[in-house]
Amino acid sequence: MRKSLLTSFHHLTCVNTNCFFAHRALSIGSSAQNFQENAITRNLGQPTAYTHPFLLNKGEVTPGLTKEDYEERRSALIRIINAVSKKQKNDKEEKGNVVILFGEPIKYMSEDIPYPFHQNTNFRYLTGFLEPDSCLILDSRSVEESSTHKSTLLVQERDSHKELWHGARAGTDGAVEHTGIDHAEGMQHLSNILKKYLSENYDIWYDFQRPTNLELHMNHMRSFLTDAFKKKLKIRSINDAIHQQRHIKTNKEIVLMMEAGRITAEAFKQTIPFSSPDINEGTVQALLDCECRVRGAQMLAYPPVVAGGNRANTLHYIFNNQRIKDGELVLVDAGAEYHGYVADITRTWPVNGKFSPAQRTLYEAVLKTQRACISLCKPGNTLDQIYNAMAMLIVQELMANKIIKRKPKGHETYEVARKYCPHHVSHWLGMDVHDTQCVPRSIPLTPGMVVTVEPGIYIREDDIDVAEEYRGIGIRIEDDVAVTSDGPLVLTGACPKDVDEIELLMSNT
Ligand SMILES: [Mn+2]
Repeated sequence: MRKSLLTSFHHLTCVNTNCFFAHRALSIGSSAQNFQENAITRNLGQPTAYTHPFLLNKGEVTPGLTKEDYEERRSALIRIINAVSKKQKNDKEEKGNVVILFGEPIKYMSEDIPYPFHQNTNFRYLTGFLEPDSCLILDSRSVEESSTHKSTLLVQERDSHKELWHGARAGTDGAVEHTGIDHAEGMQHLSNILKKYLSENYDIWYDFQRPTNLELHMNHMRSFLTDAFKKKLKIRSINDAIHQQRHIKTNKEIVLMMEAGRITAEAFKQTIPFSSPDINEGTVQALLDCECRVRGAQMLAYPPVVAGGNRANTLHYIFNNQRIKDGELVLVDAGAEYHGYVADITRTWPVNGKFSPAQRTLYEAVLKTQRACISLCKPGNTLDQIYNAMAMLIVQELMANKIIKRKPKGHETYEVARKYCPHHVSHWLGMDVHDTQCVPRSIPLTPGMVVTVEPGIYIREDDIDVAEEYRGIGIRIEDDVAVTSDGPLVLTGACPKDVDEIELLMSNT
């Protein structure tokens, strides 16, 4: 195991830090060779096929996704909202639609110290543009031939002083060339550009109730919206339509999600054998983070849960700062983000390498339930139906193993299920961990949807209704599943979950 970690570190030096050196070498090289800078042969604020040939092919905006893919997403969104507004309109005159969507700002941990930047997922989905403080405008009216709309990106213009401190920017020319967007402008022109849409010919699609970028919203949108309200223009939320669209993944997206799943599964496989009594939860977190990054992930998709013993019963425990005692289980919920797509895995294992009989009993109960729920991820079923199945199975397992004594009747079954598993069995997965939240769990599954399957049993330390040996144990097993017409495709299957597999993995250290 130690060897594999070292190999991984070697890999880290070779690949990840290379980005940094490649940046430097290329910026020196290109300015020497081409006196006149060409947009695509200089550094932008994100990897390109020129600066990161090991990540992107020519024509790709982000790894695995081309200019055409992003253009198709924008066209499809326009088709969706055109259809919605047509349905809701009686008037004969054909109106236009304008979509206004901001990217995230840089967020600060303290004065001048930024958090790692993470682009807004809706904005990323439609542009692939990864610089902060940007804006997308889609105009369904100002149409060139053979197109359904015109896309404009507003970006931070180039600024040698700021670029010296914070790194290269695409600028307007770089943004057009790299993303294939129709047109780009400096952000300072936004207010002016918006004036055009203060007309009854347009419906405005902008989420003003929860602005993604508060500063740009205040600077540009506030006065625009005041005028729009005065003129009684229609302002609608765009979030729903984008979530509807993001909800069904293309094959290319599934491929990216498979890679996020594979990386995370492999990272768990490397991390599990390292645990031993008294290991700190933070150490497990650090190992997982490292093993994900050396395999090409950009970051962990969320602060992982690393919870020893009874702390596993705190569902969102992320302090991760305790020692895990001999004889305790550790519950780890973590996932890698891989070029905009995420994985979400939970595994629970004994920190000393051997399940106690009580731990084993509970673990097998959860695993049996999880396998049954995965098999239900088929077109036609709903996530709520799978939840119902989980609730029944958990109660059945608790009864069969005599963990609870009295058989609950009727609706009581759900109360008992909720007591021992207070969360849903599944959520949508994609670019966000809790993906496309506008989409309810009551709709039938169709191919292209990706979901998690994550039943758990949590028995509090002070639960006197169950035998003592079961108290203080929390177990969850979670995998990611793509719905296909051939049945469930488990994206995280490389991560061991059988009792024997886990014990064998841990005995090999
Ligand atoms: Mn999850």
